[in-house]
Amino acid sequence: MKTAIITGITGQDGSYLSELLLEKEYNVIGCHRRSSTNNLNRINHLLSNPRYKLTEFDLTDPSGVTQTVNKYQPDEFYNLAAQSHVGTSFKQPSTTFEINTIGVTNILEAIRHHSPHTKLYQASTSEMFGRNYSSEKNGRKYQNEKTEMLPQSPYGVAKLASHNMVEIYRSAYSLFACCGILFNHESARRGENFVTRKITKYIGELIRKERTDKLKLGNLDAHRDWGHAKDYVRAMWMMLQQEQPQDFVIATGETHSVKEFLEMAFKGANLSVKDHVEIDPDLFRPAEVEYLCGDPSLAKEKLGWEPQMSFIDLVQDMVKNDV
Ligand code: NDP
Ligand code: GDR
Repeated sequence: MKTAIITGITGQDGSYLSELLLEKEYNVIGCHRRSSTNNLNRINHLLSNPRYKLTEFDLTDPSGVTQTVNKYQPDEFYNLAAQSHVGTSFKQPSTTFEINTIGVTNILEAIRHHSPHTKLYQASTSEMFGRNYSSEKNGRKYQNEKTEMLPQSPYGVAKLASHNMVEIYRSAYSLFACCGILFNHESARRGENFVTRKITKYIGELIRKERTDKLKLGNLDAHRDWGHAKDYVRAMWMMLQQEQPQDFVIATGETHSVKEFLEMAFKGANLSVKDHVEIDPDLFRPAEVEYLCGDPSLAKEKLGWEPQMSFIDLVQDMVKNDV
């Protein structure tokens, strides 16, 4: 029976990955940081499983990270913990760097010194590409594993630094460490301040007459490649079952604007965008990533991974859940 450590279990991906590994008969050690309020709502349904054990852990505390790795000597370590909000990273750049870069270095050091057999998955991101894309293929622009990275936010810079750090530990110390360059993935469990969930949550509250104010949004022209989180955690696991560590782009290969998501969600609930939405200039970011569309060919070829849920189904699923 394999043992896996997952960080960031109170988050969207942590909850889905916990479910997946428990289904696969792993012993799962779920790491969460101390909170003054209960934030285990996404994993409450898993807590009675005897193979699921929680432990308190903050990525920024090197001694705690070392002790956890040393104690459990896991077969696999999935680092999903992060300050994951791009907008917030402009307001808290140092904290973002501390968690998303120094925190990852703490894990790499702990594995290197205390459990070098452990396979590490690091949650990298399409945000690292920033404004860049590769040349056009079949008439569309895309990003793949070879696209040069030009991040546009403190979040993107911090994630790129940890991405490079993983590469260094892989080549210098021969660790099995790899990064999934995941494009946006959403679900009914998505955090409420990311744009998709902000929209669908508003629709639910409006329909239940719990609010009458307008929905305030920022840039509607940005394009994202949106998939479902459940499909994406499957790719994380597949990456750690490879013989050799390798980074992969995980994406759907389709791109849609925020406006398209908004209109589709409102239409599905028989509501009019014009009546209920206003643009708030304060919600625009100081720098923006305007266009993301991933090419997941390598993941398809080497991992046999393909997304199962379409964009339309994702929007409908999120609206249905919040309504
Ligand atoms: P969430 O924001 O839902 O979850 C982030 C998790 O990190 C939470 O459990 C949070 O705990 C935890 N965390 C934050 N800081 C610390 C810390 N100092 N010590 C320990 N735990 C901490 O993110 P997602 O589930 O959406 O994303 C998972 C990972 O994948 C993140 O690293 C994210 O950057 C990355 N990613 C996500 C994508 C997406 O579209 N969802 C795409 C590409 C990459 P708490 O509840 O206490 O705040
Ligand atoms: P992103 O997701 O920045 O791509 O990061 P987010 O949903 O926050 O923004 C997507 C796009 O929508 C625009 N936008 C708004 N965004 C938010 N949050 N709130 C608004 O009101 C709003 N109005 C318009 C944004 O400007 C942006 O263009 C997500 C996170 O999960 C990261 O952790 C992950 O690495 C990347 O996806 C891939």
